Amino acid sequence: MQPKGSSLLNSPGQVPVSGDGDLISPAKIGATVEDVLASTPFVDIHTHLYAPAFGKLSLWGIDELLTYHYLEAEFFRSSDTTPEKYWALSKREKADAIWRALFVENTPISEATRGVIAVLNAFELPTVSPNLAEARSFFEKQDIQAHIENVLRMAGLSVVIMTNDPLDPEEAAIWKKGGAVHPRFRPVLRLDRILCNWPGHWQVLTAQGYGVDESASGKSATEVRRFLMDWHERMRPVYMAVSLPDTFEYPQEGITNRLLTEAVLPACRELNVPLSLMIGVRRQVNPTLRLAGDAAGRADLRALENLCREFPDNRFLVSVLSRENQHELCVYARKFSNLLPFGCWWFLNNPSIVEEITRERLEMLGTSFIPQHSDARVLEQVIYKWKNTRRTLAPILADSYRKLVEDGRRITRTDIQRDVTRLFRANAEAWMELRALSS
Ligand code: FIX
Ligand code: ZN
Repeated sequence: MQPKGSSLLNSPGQVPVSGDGDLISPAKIGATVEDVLASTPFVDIHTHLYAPAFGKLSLWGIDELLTYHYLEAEFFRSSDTTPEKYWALSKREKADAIWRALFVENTPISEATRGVIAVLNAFELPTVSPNLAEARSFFEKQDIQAHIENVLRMAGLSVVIMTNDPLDPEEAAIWKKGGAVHPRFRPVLRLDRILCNWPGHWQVLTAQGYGVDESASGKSATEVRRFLMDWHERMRPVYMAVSLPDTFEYPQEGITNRLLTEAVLPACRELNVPLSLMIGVRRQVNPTLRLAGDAAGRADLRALENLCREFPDNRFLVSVLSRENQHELCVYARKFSNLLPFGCWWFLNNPSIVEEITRERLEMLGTSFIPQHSDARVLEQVIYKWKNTRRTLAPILADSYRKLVEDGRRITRTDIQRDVTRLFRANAEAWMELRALSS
């Protein structure tokens, strides 16, 4: 069937599109989009996963999946167990309690609980079971190297980007022993302790031989910059990153902005690496929930506008946590090509919200953004998170192509492949040194 209005394609001034051979009819658009999404290996640009050389920092298996902080938050809504009692349990007991409360006594229909079901199902493990015996025995038998390859293949990923904190003593020790090069994992230098909690961490830099002080005065910024250059040399991060509160402002007097402008941004420029700003977290609104105790808040994105304008030679990879900030982020991305929006972060990673945000981004930015990252903390989570992303994205993209055909442009499989590749790989590869290790 000839696409409606295809004659417009040959009108003067029309840019020719790739070969007609793989021209697809509107009726086949949906299936083709699904097929291209399924067969394109993606880059996961922000996770909390670790290569196996990081030892116990690298989380995988059923007990870790069930004690994910997203599920812990839900557990306290469906169980009488107090946080105090819960934290005193062993990992296994915690997992059993969560399984019982959220998967046996309730139907696992939330996004995070359904994710565990999808993982169990992917490995053909029981999804309705009074206990975790079979799942535990399956994961215990896995060889981690082979399991990683298997999981990444199932998730359709070629490369996973970690989050690495040089101020974390456990991690720093591993990096100092020579690091942890792995073809599937790439590092990111995380700056939260330096930029957001300097008074609690400046002494770690002093202990490593950098001449800094508590108020980040004098030569502190120069020394932080030297610290970043040294750690860049050691880690070879693909970008640097910080998560910032909803109250973040720029310009503003204070340590965060001084170190940002005098140490971090100059180092990123010199090293030609982007800086990821993840804006809008409200840390520890309920500290009794520990990692599950953070919330979200609307930020004033004029701070981002000011940074993008004042530092045109820096590149900013940005995710914002508040749903209300998403439209402004798109507007700013239209103003500043040194701003690359990415992901539907954390509380936004639900199909209804991903759909809304992604449609808005496609409408305002075409394919010049990165639709999603997984934020996975436990290896097997990438299976369900990327399955969900593909499932949510397929009808959105198909819908855009159908409208395009209705408006007079024919569409080929090559066009769809180019777009999916750009969204889920090429935009990341253009901003980060990933090519050499991508498969
Ligand atoms: O700051 C971050 O990178 C956040 O994504 C996490 O710290 C958060 O706890 C999380 O896991 C969200 O998905
Ligand atoms: Zn994260």
